[in-house]
Amino acid sequence: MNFQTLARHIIEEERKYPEATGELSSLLHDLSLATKVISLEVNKAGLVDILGFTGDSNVHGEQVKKLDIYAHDMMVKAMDHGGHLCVMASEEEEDIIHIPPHFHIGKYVLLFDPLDGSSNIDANVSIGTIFSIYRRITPDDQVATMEDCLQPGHKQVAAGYVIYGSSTMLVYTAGNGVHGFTLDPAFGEYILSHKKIETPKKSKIYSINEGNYLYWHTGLKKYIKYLQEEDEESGRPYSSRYIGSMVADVHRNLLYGGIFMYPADSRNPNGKLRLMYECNPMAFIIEQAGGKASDGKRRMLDIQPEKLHQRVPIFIGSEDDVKTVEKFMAEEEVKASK
Ligand code: P6P
Repeated sequence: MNFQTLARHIIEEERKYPEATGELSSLLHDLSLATKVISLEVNKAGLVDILGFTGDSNVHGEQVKKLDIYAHDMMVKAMDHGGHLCVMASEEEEDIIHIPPHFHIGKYVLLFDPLDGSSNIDANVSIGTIFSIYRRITPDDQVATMEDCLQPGHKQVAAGYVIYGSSTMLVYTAGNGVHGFTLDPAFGEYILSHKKIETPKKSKIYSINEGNYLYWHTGLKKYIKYLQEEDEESGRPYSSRYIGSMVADVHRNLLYGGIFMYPADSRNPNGKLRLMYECNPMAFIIEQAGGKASDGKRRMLDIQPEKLHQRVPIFIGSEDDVKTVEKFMAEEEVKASK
């Protein structure tokens, strides 16, 4: 076999760390299994109406749930008994999710957005599952707490996403580079397709919802206009690419280069995207691929979380592009303070 499965890759990565116990490998394996089941459901979602599912109970009499609730339930059921976690948190659930007492309690913490971008599913737009893994910080003999879930992003031991698109692809990092695996539906295995992904230092693509232009920071308005000017040496004008599904936008930019922005604006002072479920895992991945991620000022991975579902502005992608937008906004702030 001249291909490498995700399972094989995880084991070989783990062998590089003599102190590794195999728990993280087993956790990632369980996670990949859950996403294969979610992928099956996402890929037949368009058929729900055609196959006569009523929308509330299908031909088997099963309860047909909204896809993001289905994905949430699938992740919880797949991950709560593996013995590797002490606690979970999901974008779909207000509070932390404790591991049932009759299951073995592990040393890891899993935070996830079960199906980001799910509002796009009816238009057959790519959507994704995003995950973030930490080590617990409370004593092993105690019940895990919110403190275990509210750790800064630089404490992540692994992070990744699965994009359900023209193919299903899992991209992850465990702190030793970013690797992409494409699901081969013929035999249900994730196969290594993108070894050690490195994102270009500078790009020609910017991703932002320009419908919010009126509400943006002046420095950001000037930056976007700068990208639209003609200047051959700096590769301007850039191309505007915005799918409205973070996993799809960030994935494209990771591979081609680009900057994705969901800024604060006068209506949403903290932007829209969640620090723990979207921004931190994507920031860990992008930094491991040689890119940069911030809230416009602070390194994303250094932000000390205060609330489980807190939102933060995000500027993420090619390093030079993130530095440039930060400069535009900082300069405008200096002018405004005079
Ligand atoms: P807007 C999808 O709803 C999502 O959470 C992200 O995946 C995406 O980047 C963002 O919201 C799009 O938001 O306001 O541009 O529609």
